[in-house]
Amino acid sequence: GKVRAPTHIISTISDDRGEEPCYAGVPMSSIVEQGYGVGDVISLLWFKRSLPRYCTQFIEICIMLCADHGPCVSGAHNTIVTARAGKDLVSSLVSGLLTIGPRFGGAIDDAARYFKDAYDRGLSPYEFVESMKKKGIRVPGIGHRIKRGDNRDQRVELLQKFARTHFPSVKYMEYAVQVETYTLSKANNLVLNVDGAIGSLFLDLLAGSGMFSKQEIDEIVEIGYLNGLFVLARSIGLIGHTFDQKRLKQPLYRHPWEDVLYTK
Ligand code: Q5B
Repeated sequence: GKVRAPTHIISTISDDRGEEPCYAGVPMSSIVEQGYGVGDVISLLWFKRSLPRYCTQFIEICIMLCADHGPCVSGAHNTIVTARAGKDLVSSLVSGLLTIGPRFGGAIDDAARYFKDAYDRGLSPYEFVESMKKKGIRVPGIGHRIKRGDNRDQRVELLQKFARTHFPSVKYMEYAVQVETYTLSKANNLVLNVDGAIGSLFLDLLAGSGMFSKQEIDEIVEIGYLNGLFVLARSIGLIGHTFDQKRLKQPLYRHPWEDVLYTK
């Protein structure tokens, strides 16, 4: 019989060999003609399935509200400095993206991991937060440089409002809110931040939509899909900052001496 030559790559999410490209088996004509949005495309290419409308809408809200957070955050700052050094779009973009990590924007996966583990093990918020403290680990998804208990992050409130209206269950989010209540009793800056809100709510989406098996949820959380939402979203803003600097013909950035403490 025929023997298939061994392949060097296995791919399961898209196929460009036919007359039109397919995302997870769905032809491009259906995607366009049936009015799919970017949330549907993310569902197909990341999760390999079509998700209910409220899920794709939630994904789109995450993308919209993480697209930018002003020029002063780590990512935008790096992008602005790089663009002002005369570098091209891709260099300016990636220099901003490279700041995304455990402190800035890249705490969504760890927030989902830790909130899921603590909730599933039945830990009280007190037991969870104090066990993290003993291990010397900051609670991912908690804390913000400028947001406070009396100056909440509107993005978090918008996500929570949407989920309370549309999700069948928000048990992980409610747990994260209880954790926040405890951390706020310790310090006023220890709010549930946008990473923590997305991390906990995505757990609710995965568990409540009926579209994922337990094994699939564990794999998504273990591999870490969710920082991808912030990376994708913030790319929109970082590209905008690059164009802004070029449009304004901003010169090379040099940090002022007065703002550096020179010591021996
Ligand atoms: N403490 C975010 O810290 C920040 C604690 C904590 C226990 C915590 C910090 C943190 C976890 C990572 C996280 C996502 C670095 C943030 C984002 C997107 C953004 C950004 C933007 C956008 C801020 C003061 C005292 C210390 C600490 C304690 C702080 N966090 N304890 N668990 N999680 N969070 N990142 O203000 O006793 O004095 O030593 O790492 O979720 O990135 O807009 O800017 O859209 O662009 O620098 O929103 O919270 O506070 O380091 O001075 O700490 O609080 O141990 O205690 P800060 P520090 P002590 S959202």
